[in-house]
Amino acid sequence: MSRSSSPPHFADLARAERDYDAARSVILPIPYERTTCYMKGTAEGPRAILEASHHLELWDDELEIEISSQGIATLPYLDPQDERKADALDAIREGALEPMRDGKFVVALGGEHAITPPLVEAAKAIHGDIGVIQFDAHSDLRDSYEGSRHSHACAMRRILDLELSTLAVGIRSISTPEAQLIRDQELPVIYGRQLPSLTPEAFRAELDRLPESVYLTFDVDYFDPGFLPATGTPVPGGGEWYPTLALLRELFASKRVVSMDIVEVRPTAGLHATEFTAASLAYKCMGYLAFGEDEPRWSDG
Ligand SMILES: [Mn+2]
Repeated sequence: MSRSSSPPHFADLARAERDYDAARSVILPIPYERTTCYMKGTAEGPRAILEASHHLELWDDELEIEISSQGIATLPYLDPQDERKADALDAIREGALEPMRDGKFVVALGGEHAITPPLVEAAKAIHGDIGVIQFDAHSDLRDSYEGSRHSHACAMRRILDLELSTLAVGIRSISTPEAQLIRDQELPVIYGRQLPSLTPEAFRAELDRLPESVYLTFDVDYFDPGFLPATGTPVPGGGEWYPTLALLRELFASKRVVSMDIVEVRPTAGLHATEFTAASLAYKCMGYLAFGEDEPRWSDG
């Protein structure tokens, strides 16, 4: 299959802008899919997002910059073939450590949500005490699912095992034991039904409870499936595009976001708005990162 070849470069950038040494951000495509339950196909997500990114305009009308000017390198596919899931996830952690050590803002593209715990482990190893902010329809707090503790449905539970603080946004699908865990451990959750009335100020108050450095995990099923339908387990309700960008802008302005992932894109013929939205989301976040690191620019706007 084509994943053994090189991935398309993000946004089809010219050589100077995709040079690894000079790049502020790196795209790490991880076509990992072992435990998805409802509809398979997330292994094709990274390639589809990268192909869609070739149709991005480099100019950003909100930030009034070419976001790509900060440099965006695309790494080879990280696609461990280990039979044991735990070994494959260890390999993902090791693969992410190298660019993080080099000081890069890593944008991992999944694949299923099970890739997040090893990515967070890598970020914790480099950056120490980090918070984890999760955009998602599902709380992903099961201790095990269909016999595996490494299921996409357990991603945030494994992060709690790392003793990191979390903030979940957009949640609207939870099992009874997960609801009990949220209550017993007083886990901060902004539910999907609360999104329409959520202000940037209220969101900032939630962010204030997290450490200064945070990792962002973005499961695309956070979005309303009306405009982002091609994902493994879509749930009605969820985030709209512009209000979500306002939250992300707030996040990048008020925290040091150390790395991020975008997971659970499941390419489906005729529904390519999904992978284009994921590519746009990655590009926007790299733009907000650039502005968050350049505060005088923020006060201009
Ligand atoms: Mn998820």
